[in-house]
Amino acid sequence: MDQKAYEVNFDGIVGPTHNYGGLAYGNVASMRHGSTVSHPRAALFEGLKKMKLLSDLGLKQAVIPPHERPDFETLRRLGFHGNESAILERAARDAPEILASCYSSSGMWAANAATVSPGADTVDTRAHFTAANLVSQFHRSIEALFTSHILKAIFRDASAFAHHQPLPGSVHFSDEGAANHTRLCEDYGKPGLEFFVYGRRAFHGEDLRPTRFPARQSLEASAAIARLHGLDAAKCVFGRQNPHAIDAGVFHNDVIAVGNRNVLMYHELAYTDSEALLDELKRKFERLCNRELILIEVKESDVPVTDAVGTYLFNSQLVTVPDGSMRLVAPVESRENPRTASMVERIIAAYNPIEDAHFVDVRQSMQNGGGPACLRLRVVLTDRELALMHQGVLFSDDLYAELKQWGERYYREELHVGELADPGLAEESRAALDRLTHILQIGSVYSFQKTV
Ligand code: SUG
Repeated sequence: MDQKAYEVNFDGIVGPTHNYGGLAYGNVASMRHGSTVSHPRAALFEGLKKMKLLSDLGLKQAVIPPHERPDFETLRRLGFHGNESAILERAARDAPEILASCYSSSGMWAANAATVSPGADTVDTRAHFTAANLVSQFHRSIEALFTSHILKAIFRDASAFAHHQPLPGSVHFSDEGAANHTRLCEDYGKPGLEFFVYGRRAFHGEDLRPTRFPARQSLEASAAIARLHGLDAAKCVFGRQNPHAIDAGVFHNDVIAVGNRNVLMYHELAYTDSEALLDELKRKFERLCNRELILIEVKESDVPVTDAVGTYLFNSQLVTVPDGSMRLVAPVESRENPRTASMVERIIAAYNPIEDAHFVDVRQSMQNGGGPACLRLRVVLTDRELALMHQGVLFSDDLYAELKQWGERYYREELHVGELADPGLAEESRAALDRLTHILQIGSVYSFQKTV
């Protein structure tokens, strides 16, 4: 039975140790900004302001708390020992890249946290969650455990929510979560088509590898998730990223395409075998949803892939507001580039459901290659599921005010990777996260809060 359902955006709260480690090979913004000075408090506020905008647009909004950083457990597993000051000092001296990885605030890009299939699509009508293993980048692979833990703490009720372990930690099953997953539907509460995008096949002959940068998502990972979530073939399409686009900096599909309900906006060069793929998407969508899929193709001659990567136009959030029309929540960078700015105007003027654009400043995140869409995990929930999830993470004006005060108190204005050895930063980070668990009333989710 179809039920009324909402798309709820769960944004990752930017952590107090947000820094530019230059860690993400193939992500040109991260590579370019490595070792520059970051602004953790401004980054937090930018993210919160975006949430406030979506909430003011009448959308349901929630937060996911940051990961515990530094990750002392991983540092110990990698052979750094002694007390915490000694661990930080030795890691800073012998392996600064490991220290930066264990200090990364990359959990803020919640689009990579998990793949979520709503109950309307799954075999047992529960919402299914698979936390992403993120094995293609070391600093992100250490997110999977806490992500699993926090998703279970938020979506606890086993009659409504099913949680799967992250896929096995091998490059064969390299999984980047919802950044490569788009759900198309007529209405959120009705069955939808789940579009999985991968960059490579792990087990079969590799004919189409990018030559410069890594392809992160494997087909085998996407297929395993479809199996785990109990999605039948009529509800799935698997498409392959164009290796040339990956080489130009398109490390995730959400850097070159965005979809919502019956609309898919994508770049002409996003996929291989584009014609057959789009045909399959249209055919399956029409059969499943009884209506036409609206395809908005952006041509290379209008917006070259390099401009798509430079502005993150496609990393906009495409959302349906309460009057039923759609809005594009785009990064300010896409308004500053004349080609993408004019494309946004043309999309709004054309005959399609997108009626307006809102430009948001998330520059602190953008400088690490994360735009508006990277910062959120979309979770479709029915009224019943909404009532069953943990209520303390739901965004409101009160929570907004409280989180701003919290940031004023605990976040540094500036941070440089050279400061990561400072034991004071680790202390501050813990104090901030400890206070946050009280604000969100989520209990002792961090390892430093557990009593032995
Ligand atoms: O995995 N950047 C992230 C950005 C993730 C963007 N997410 C989506 N497209 N959905 C990444 O490349 C940079 C960290 C550093 O260099 O400090 C980083 O991890």
